[in-house]
Parts: sequence; structure tokens; C-alpha cells
Amino acid sequence: MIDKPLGVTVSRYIMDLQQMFPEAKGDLTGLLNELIVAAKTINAEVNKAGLADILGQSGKKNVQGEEVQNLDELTNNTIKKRMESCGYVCAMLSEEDEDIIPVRDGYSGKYTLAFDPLDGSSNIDVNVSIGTIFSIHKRVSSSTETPYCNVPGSQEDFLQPGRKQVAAGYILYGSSTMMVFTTGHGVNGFTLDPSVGEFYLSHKDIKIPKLCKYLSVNEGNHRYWNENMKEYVDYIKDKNISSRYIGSLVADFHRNLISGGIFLYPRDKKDPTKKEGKLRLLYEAAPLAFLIEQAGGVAMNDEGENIMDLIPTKVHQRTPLIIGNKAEVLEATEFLKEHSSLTR
Ligand code: P6P
Repeated sequence: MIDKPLGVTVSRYIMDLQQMFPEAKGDLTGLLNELIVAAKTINAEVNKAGLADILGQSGKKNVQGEEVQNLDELTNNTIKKRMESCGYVCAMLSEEDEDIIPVRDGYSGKYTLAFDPLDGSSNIDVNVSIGTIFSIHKRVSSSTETPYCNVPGSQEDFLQPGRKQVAAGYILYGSSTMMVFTTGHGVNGFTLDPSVGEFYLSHKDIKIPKLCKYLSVNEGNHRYWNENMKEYVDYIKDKNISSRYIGSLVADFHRNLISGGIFLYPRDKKDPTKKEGKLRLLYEAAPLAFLIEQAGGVAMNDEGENIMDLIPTKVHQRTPLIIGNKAEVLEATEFLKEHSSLTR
């Protein structure tokens, strides 16, 4: 963690972070700065979503079979356009695209970028906070160290455990727009001043509070959960804890990160696509797991496995997710294990 004064710009923060590593060539700095430009562009579009006629359905469906909102497409294209020729990325993976996305010939680089361009987009029309989630790994398919090379990335570059992430974070488009990220040296939050288009350090070295203040789970799915999950949620509700569920992962995660809480998205029997849970490992659970671990919390699945240690086999793989205060999450996984004899 580098100790910078509140108010330092995110670009200055990233440059000073790079200084800590003499061997760094500036590729990650460049990648993050390109992502920041994309975030500012997206912010401008999100903030006027209520005005332009980009609300409502695009009439198309994404690889998950979900309605694609115009803003989803716009956000997805903004990131892809920005990153395809930045020279630092060998390939991209987006929730909105079935296959991995190649970069321009001769513009490949040493990192991969996996992202959910606009998580929570079903909330756009009701003006609830939404977010972009990103995860960066170093490629494994080539030892290429130079930017602007012409060795394209491949699936294997994405099928890496979260433990190997180089950086991860999100941009939250809420009452203010914030960028929260980690490169493995703590978690810091930067708030956008839209009048000058700069992100300023506003939340230094974020640590999740010791007290677990909120339970965040969609109890509307209670009847579809495994029996041990039903028992756990009933058990934790008997504690002195408030319930908060926005239905927008980045917003629910951010509130718990700042105020303390546990978020669960269990597997459920209602929807065949949710047998392994609804959330995706590579561009939702793993980046948030990196962040929460850096902030003193933990992220697990419902079988006692740490999300950061899961080795993906498919790029759009889903996972049950239990994330938040370490004591609470570990108690939950212990509880589920002790009650696992109940019918699944
Ligand atoms: P449910 C949004 O669609 C999302 O992917 C996450 O942002 C959010 O946590 C979850 O789905 C909400 O799902 O089934 O509770 O509406």
C-alpha cells in the first residue's frame, strides 16, 4: 500500500504505485489508465440514460439469454473499442460476448481483461446504482513482455484462478461515481469530480469493518435453495443484523465493504442456469474476492472453497458466492458443512 494524501488523482496514484516496482515497464499503468478513460465515457452515458432514448430493451439477448439493454451494448462497446488497440491486452472476455474478444492485429500485450460491462443493468430504468467490474491477469499463452506484439491471447489465458489476478476492481455509477480497485497492495477508492473529469483518492486503504452490519441475499429465492442454505439464512436472521438487498451486485458489495456485511448468491433449483448460482466466476466473483481479501474479508462458495482458489474450466462459468466479513463468511461455510446432510 502506498500512503498518498486524499485528493491525489487516480492516474498519479497508479504511476506512484508503479515506482514501487523497478522491474515494471508501465504496461499495467497504461492498461488501468485506458480503463479509466472508458469509465469516464461510460459515466457520461449512464448519467444521461434517463434522458436519451437508450432506455428500454435493445430487442437482443446476450449469451446468457438475458435481454440486452442499449446501455449494456454501449458500455460493452466502449470498453472493447478502448482496449482493443491499447497494446497492453492480448484478449478480452465480456459478459455480453460468448467468445473471447481478440484485440487488433499487432496490438496484443501481456495482460488479459475480463469484465462485466454494466452489472445490474436490469436496474437502469429504475435509477438504481449499477457498475462495471474488471479483472486483470497476466497472460500464460506466451512470454511476450512487449506491448503492441502480434501474439493473440487464447482461452487458457482466462482459465486462471483468482489468486493469480494482477488487478481487479469496479466502477460504481451511484450517487457519485467511484472507482475502487486493488493491485494486491490494499484497496483504494477514487471519486469522480464530473466537473473536471478527474477521479480523486477519497477512500484510503479500505478495510471492511469488523462488525457484520448487513445481510444481503434475495430471500425471494428461499424456497429454491438447498435445505442447509435455508437453515443458515434463518439462523443468521436471528442475529442482530439488518437486511439490505439492492439486486445490483456492485452496489450491494460496495455497501458491505464500507459498512460491513455478508452477501450471498446461492445456487438454486428454480432456474437451470442457476444450478451453480447466478454470478459468474471470472468477471464477478473472482475480482470481488480479490478486493474483499485485500480489505480483510473473504469470499467462499457454498462448499467451503475459497473463490480465489477455484480453477475455472469455462469462461462464463458460474459459482455460488458468499462474500463479506471474514468471521461471518467462515461461520456460514462451517454451518453449511455441518448441515450438509440435509437434502441438497
Ligand atoms: P436476482 C444483476 O442482474 C445481477 O447479475 C447482480 O448484479 C445482482 O447481484 C443479481 O443479478 C441479482 O439477481 O436474482 O436477485 O435479481
